[in-house]
Amino acid sequence: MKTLKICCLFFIAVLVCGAIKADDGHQLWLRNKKAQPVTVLCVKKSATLDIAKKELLLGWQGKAGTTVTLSLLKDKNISASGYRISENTVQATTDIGILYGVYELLRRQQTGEAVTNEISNPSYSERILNHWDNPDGSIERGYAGNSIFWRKDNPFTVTDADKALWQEYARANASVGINGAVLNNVNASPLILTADYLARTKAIAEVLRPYGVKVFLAVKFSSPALVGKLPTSDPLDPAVIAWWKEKVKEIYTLIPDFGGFLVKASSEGQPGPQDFGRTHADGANMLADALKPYKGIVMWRAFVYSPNDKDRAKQAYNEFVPLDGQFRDNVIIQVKNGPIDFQPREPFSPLFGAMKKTAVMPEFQITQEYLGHSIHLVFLAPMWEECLQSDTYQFGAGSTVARCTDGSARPQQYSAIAGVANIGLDTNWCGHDFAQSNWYAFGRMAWNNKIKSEQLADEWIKLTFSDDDHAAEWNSNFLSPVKTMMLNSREAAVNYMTPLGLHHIMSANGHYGPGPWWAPARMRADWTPPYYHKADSAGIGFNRSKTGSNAVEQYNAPLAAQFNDPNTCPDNLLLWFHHLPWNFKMKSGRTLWDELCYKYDSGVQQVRGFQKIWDKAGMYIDTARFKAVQRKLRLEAMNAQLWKDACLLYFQQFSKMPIPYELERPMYNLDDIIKNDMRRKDYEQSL
Ligand code: GCV
Repeated sequence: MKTLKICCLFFIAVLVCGAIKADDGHQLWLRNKKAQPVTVLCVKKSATLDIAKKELLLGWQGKAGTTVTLSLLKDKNISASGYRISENTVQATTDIGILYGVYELLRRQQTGEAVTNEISNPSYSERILNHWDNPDGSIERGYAGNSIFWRKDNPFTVTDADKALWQEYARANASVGINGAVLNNVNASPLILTADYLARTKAIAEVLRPYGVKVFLAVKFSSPALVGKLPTSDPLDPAVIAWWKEKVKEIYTLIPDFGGFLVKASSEGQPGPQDFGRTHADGANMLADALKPYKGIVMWRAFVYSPNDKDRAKQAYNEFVPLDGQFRDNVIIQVKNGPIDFQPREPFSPLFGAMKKTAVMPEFQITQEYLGHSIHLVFLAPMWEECLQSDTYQFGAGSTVARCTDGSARPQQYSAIAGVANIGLDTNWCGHDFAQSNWYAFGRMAWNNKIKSEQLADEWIKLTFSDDDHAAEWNSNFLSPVKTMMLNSREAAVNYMTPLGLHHIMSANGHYGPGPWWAPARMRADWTPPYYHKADSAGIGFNRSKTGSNAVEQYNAPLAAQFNDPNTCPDNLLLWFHHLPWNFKMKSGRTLWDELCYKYDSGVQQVRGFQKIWDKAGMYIDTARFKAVQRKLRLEAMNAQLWKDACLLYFQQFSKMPIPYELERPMYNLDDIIKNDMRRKDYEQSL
C-alpha cells in the first residue's frame, strides 16, 4: 500500500512538473532548444567562422529550411566587431563580427524579438572581465568555487577537461560580446610573469582566441625586482625599462594577440611608482611604451586611498586629475563606478566627469562582494545603468558616464569597460543561478551601454528558464513576476543594507553581514564603519558638503550645488554627502530616523515578497534550480532581517527615538548579533 502511494505521488509529481528537465545551470543562457533545419553559406573558412556555422546549425529557431548567408564585406558603418543582420544574412567586416551577429540572430529567435535589417556596433572596443584569481586557484572575493584557470595541484598540466571548460567559458563570453579577460588577481602575484605561468596563459589564449576573447594579465609593479632580481623597480630606471620590454617581447612571442596589462599600483599595500618618488603617469607610460609596438594597452587602476586622507572618497580625483593629459594614448584609467568601493549605492566617481584628455573606463563588480555574495539574489544591471546614465556635465548637459567613457564625447584611441567576474568552478559557474544574469548583463551592457535593465532581465529569463510546455501561461505566471523581482532586487538590497546614502557599514573583512559598530583599536579608521556613518547623538552621515570634506566640489555644476544642499541632494545619497540631525525633516515629511526605519523595513518586506513570487512561479522550472533559489531566498530574508535589526538597534543608541510602532519589531538583540558575528570575530583574532 505504501509503495503504491509513493508511486502515485511520483506520477502526480511528473504530471504537474510536465516535461521540465532537470537542469544544473551549467548551460547558462545557452540552453539550445531543438534546432530547425538550416543551410549555412559562407565562402571563407576560419576557426571563428566554423563556430558561427556550428552555432546556427545547433540553435536555429527560424523558419525550417532557411538558407543563411554569412558574408564578409567592407562597410564604413560597421566597426571591427560590429555586424549587420537580417532574417537570413549576417554581414561583418571581420570573422568575429560574423560570430557576434550569429549570436544576436539566435538570441532574437529564442526570445521572440523581431529581426529587422540593422547594424549593431559595440559601445566599447574592449569589453573585459577581470578575474581576481590567484595562481593557487583561490579567488579573492570569489563565491562560486575555485578558479577555472589556475590550480594548486599539478598547476601546469593542461588537461582536456581544462580546455573543454575554457571553451565553454569563451563561448558564453562571445555570446554576449565580451572580448577580453584579465586572467589573474589585481593583487597580482609576481609568479604570473614566470615561464610556467606564461605557458599556461598561452594555452588558455589558444582556446579563447577563436571566440574573439583576448587574454590580459594583471602585473605586480615590483616584478622587475621580484622576478627579474633587479635592485629596483623604478619606472625611470633604464634596466627596469629594458626588463619590461624583454618581458613584453617574451609574452608576445607566446601570445601574438595578447591584450596588455592591468595594474593596481600604490594602492592597498601594492607597490607602485610612488615607492620610487614617481607618478602614476611615469609608471603607466613606461609599461605603455613597452606594449605599444604590439598594440597592447595598459589599464591603470584609480583605486587609490591612504589612511591619512580625511575623506577616502576624494583621493582618486586628487591624485589623477593633476596628471590629466600626461598619459600615453594606450593607457586607460580604470575607475570603479563609485568613489569608495563597489557599495550597494554610491554616486558615480567624479573622475568620470573630470579627466578631459585621458581615456577613462568604468570598472563594475559582478561578483557580489558587498551585496550578499552568492547567497543574495541581486540583479546588478539597474546599478550599472544608474552609473552609466548619470550625467557628469563634463561637456555640458548630457555628458553621461557612458558618453565620457565610450569615446562619443571626445575621440579616444581605445575605449573599454571592465567587470570583476563572479565565475568559478561551481557547476552553475556563479554560485547562485540568478548571479548568471549579472555576467550576462555585463556583457550586453558593455556592447550597448544604453540598453535598459528591463530588456536585459527579459532576455535573460527567457533564455535561461523558458518552458515551451507551459508557453501559454508562462509569460504572465513566470516571466513577468520574476522580472519584477529581479528589477527590484538591487533597491531591496540597498534598503535592507545601506539606505539613504549610508555606505561601508558591513562587518569586518568578509563584507557580508552588518557591522556598523565594528572598529577594533588596531584597525585603520578608513577600514571601519564608524568612519563612514559617523553616527552620534547629533545625527548620522558623512559631511562631504562645503562645511565638511567638500567632496561635492569634485562634481561639475550644477551637481556640486545640488549635492551640497540637503534639501536638493537626492534622498538616496543624502547621508553620503551630509551629516544630519535625527529629526531632520525628509521630503516625505518623516524625520530622518523614521525614514531610515521605513527604508530598512521596506527592504525586508521586499525580500519576503520575492519569496512569494518565487514559490508561486516555481512550478514552471526544474526542481533543482527552483529549490536552490528558494533556499537562498530564505537565507536572504533572514539576512535582511539581521541587517535591519543590527543597524536600527545600533543607530537607535544614538537617535534615542522609537522605531515607528506601525513597523515590524526587531527579531534579534543587538548584543546577540554582535556576539554571534563569527566572521568578525575570526578576523579580529587574526589581526
Ligand atoms: C582585489 C576592495 C576589496 C579587495 C580588492 C580591492 C580592489 O578593497 O575588498 O579584495 O582587491 O577592493 O579592488 O583592488
